[in-house]
Amino acid sequence: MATETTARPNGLGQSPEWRGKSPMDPPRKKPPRRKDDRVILQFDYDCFYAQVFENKNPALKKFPVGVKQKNCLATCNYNARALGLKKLMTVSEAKRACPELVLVDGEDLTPFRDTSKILFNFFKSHSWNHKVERLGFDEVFMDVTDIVEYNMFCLNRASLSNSFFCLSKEDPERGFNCDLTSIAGCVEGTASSDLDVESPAYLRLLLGSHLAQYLRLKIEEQFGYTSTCGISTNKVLSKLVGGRNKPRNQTTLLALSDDAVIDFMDCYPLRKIPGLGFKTAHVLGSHVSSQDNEATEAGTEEPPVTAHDVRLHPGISPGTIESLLVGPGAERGVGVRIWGLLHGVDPSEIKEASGVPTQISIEDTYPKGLATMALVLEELHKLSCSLIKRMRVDLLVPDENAEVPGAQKWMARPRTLRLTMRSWGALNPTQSHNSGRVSRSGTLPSLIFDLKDDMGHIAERLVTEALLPLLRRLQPEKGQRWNLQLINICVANMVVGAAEDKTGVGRDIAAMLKRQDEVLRPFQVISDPEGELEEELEDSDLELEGVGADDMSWETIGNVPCPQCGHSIPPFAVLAHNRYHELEE
Ligand code: DCP
Ligand code: MG
Ligand code: MG
Repeated sequence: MATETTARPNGLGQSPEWRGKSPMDPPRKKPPRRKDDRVILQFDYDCFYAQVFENKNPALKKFPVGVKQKNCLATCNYNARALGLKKLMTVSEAKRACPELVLVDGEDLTPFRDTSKILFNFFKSHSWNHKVERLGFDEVFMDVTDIVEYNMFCLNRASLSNSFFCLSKEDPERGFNCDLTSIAGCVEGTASSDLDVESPAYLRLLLGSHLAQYLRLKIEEQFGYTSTCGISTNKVLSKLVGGRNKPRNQTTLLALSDDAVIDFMDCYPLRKIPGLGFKTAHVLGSHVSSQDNEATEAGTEEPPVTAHDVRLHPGISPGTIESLLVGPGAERGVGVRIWGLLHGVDPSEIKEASGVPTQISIEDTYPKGLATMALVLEELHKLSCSLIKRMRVDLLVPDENAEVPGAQKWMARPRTLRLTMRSWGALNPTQSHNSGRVSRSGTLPSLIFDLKDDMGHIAERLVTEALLPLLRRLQPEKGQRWNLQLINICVANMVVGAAEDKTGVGRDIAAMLKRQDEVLRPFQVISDPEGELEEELEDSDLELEGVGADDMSWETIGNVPCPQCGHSIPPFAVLAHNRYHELEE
């Protein structure tokens, strides 16, 4: 059992003097070096899935609401939580505890995914350094150090209560008023005498807290979503402190010394520390508990092992953690990383949001087969509607320069439209086995970017003007019938920040170079002999299977037969094709 007495060598308490200074301690047990020059915000939407339903149907807000997946609650709103319900309860348990519970079905993740992207785009549009990272559907980390430092530089210390927070370097009027005489929201941590704006560490967190408050209120105002935020100097601390005051609140960790950070971390059970992982927590917990077992009284229930228990355990050091976790797939340096986390030290960077997906595709399968052209067209129309909707969610960002409030613009425009199909038996009777995907690509018409036109009308035009011509190039041989099992439509070849011109190609040379350099990297482009069409092949794309067999223009000298399926593969595509077989297994 990990108790305070057994976990602390020499019976020493948690006094700051002890830390790292015991004569029993080998030097490697010193706390890791802490860096506190960043400001990291961690946002987490309140009862996210439940809020998605409430925003669609505001009448629900009055009731206890549970979001059901299979036989358990993926989440429930705070009305339900006030009545004792918890996330991941079984539906029957929840109904017993709260018979008036309104249950909604959360099996379809599409609305959660779409909302998550919209809210993520909002945060991205406020970032200067693009360090905005999404974790799951409902969490966003933001490194706002650069914005905060700029505001430290602009700060007028003589009128803190009447400050202006700048949100743009270019436009000095873009920003908000705030009172910098105190932190916005709740505060956690050990107060010290350093709490004045002359301390850069304090000033950074102070500014970070006001920026967090502004962003939270904005997403509530603009999109109707309440959230919680943690404000600190790294990911692990921001995430942990963010959970201290929920819902619709925020907490800043004012821990400006190593000791204050350690005090904050010490109470957390291992399994609550983000970045530790289930297996690591289990291995460390068992190691510490088993060594302390002699001190455990028979019959007493063991409390969970905490960061404090592990940190102060005589048998634990970065080296021992590393050796305990050694095994296949173990990460190098894991001991040092976890030793850091136990002390609230986490140098991991917030990943830059690439922002632009490499492609967007929508597909559906038809186990009974689609046998007539009418059915195929109907499906193409449905898929086109979904594709346009998804493009608008994934590729539209707020247009800050527009005069109309709430206006949006395309952050990237795909150039290529690809139609892929899989058929049993009909499309290509010469194929050795008939489950292959075949595809054709063409230029994506710019009508798809028209934001004023109705989605259904755009879909109709996309089918007649672009998909039908591709379909004709895939049509079955004479005497054969359609028997489609799958249709996939995909847009690819993203041009970042492309201007609105007829070809869809950006006027901006830099954007074009960026496109060639970054966007085309994952693609292999082969010019169409007719000059106007392209067939492109993404590394991990599954459509290769049908290509060699169906499109004779691919059959060039030097192709090699695949030993697994017999298809003739151009040499450059062998790797990708092998990968396809790996994925298939
Ligand atoms: N979720 C899930 N299964 C889990 C955990 C979460 O389906 N095991 C879903 C439902 C949640 C969403 O992910 O709404 C976000 O997870 P959170 O843990 O952040 O939970 P909530 O946002 O619902 O509640 P909170 O207000 O506590 O953040
Ligand atoms: Mg949440
Ligand atoms: Mg969450």
